Amino acid sequence: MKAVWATIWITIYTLFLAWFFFGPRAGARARSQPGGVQEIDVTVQGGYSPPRIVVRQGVPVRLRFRRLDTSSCAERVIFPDFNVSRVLPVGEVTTVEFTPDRDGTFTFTCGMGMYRGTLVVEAGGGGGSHAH
Ligand SMILES: [Cu+2]
Repeated sequence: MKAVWATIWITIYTLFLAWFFFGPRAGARARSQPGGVQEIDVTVQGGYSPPRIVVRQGVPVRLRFRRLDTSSCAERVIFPDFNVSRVLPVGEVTTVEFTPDRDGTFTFTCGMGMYRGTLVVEAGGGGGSHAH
């Protein structure tokens, strides 16, 4: 009987994790600041929260990583598609800034590729070209 309960709990837990990581498809949208920067806070604690960040192409992005996780895994964050790599000191907020020059869905990870987040860059929105 114990094994049955264990199986049930593992199933529930697995479903929860699946929902947690793959469920909220929309993602968190970075807030546009007066200076023309889109900014968002990301918490590093056993992964990235929010795990999916939506930004606009051609507008500078400011990601404020707050690292709470003391494991060495969380030490670095890498955006391979944008040549960004930063060390994140524990307990501090580290600002990562770059301008996404292309649209698409990009992965960002910890130094070992275990923590994963998604950066969704929506095409256009750089202003100017679509002014009415
Ligand atoms: Cu890692």
